[in-house]
Formats: sequence, C-alpha cells, structure tokens
Amino acid sequence: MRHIFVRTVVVLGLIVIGPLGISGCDNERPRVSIENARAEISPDLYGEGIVYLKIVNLGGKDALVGMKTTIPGATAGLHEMKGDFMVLVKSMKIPGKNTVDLMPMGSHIMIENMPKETHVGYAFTLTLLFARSGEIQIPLTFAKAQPMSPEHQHHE
Ligand SMILES: [Cu+2]
Repeated sequence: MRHIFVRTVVVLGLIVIGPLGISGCDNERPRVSIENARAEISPDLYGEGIVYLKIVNLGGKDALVGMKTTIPGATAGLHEMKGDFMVLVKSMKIPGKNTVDLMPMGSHIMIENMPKETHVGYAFTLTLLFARSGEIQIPLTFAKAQPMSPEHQHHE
C-alpha cells in the first residue's frame, strides 16, 4: 500500500510542474497589476474626471488597448501629453518587467460626459482591457483634485 501511495504523489508532481516549464520560454506571459489608482473630478472642466494609476508588469510585454467605466453615458479614454496639449491615443505599450505611471502632467485616463450627479465621493468601476492579460477591474471613488506640485505652481 505504501509504495502505491508514493508513486501517485510523484505522478501528480509531474503534472503540476509540466505547464510551468513550458511558460518559462521566450514568449513569457504578462503579469499585470494596478497600484495607487486615484480618480479626481476635474477642477477646470465640467463633467470630466481623471484617473491616475500605476501599471506594474512583472511578466512579459502587454498593451493597454481599451477601457470603460460603470458611469452611465460617460466615455473613458487614454490621454497623452504632447507639449501642453492632451491627445487621445488608442493604445499604450506595457513593456515586460516594467512599470508605467499614469500621473499628473503625464499620460492619464480621462472620463468625459459624466452625468451631473457625479461628485466627490461617487463610486464606480474602471475596467482596463489589456491585449494579453484581458480585463482588469479597478474600484474607484472620486476624490477632490490634488493641488499641483510646487514646481508647477510657481513658474517664473
Ligand atoms: Cu486628458
């Protein structure tokens, strides 16, 4: 009886190790997670919100290819800064073993056409669509816009 038990354990061990060995080659799977997500109501533009977050990828390359929110009627898009102008872009590369920061004065997620009742404290879900990782849902609550950092306030 004892020998049969040992053999069963060895066979199970091989089954588990097999797939892990295959995924370790050149086409590594991405391992994407979201950190420090923050949603703000735009202080300047009526009905607009901005989301900042950090995309951490511990695996192979991926791309952010779409997004949506649970806010009725609103649209979400990825904005990049070209000088002082915001430009809507369709996708963003997420390199392997890297972190992409969406932060004030840089690339960010813009939510437009929000209904009137969207205010500080309003809770919603932002869904990011990645080419390889699929959908990642991020629960968010609108906060007050943070004052800009000192170097942006005191231009001379
Ligand atoms: Cu924008």
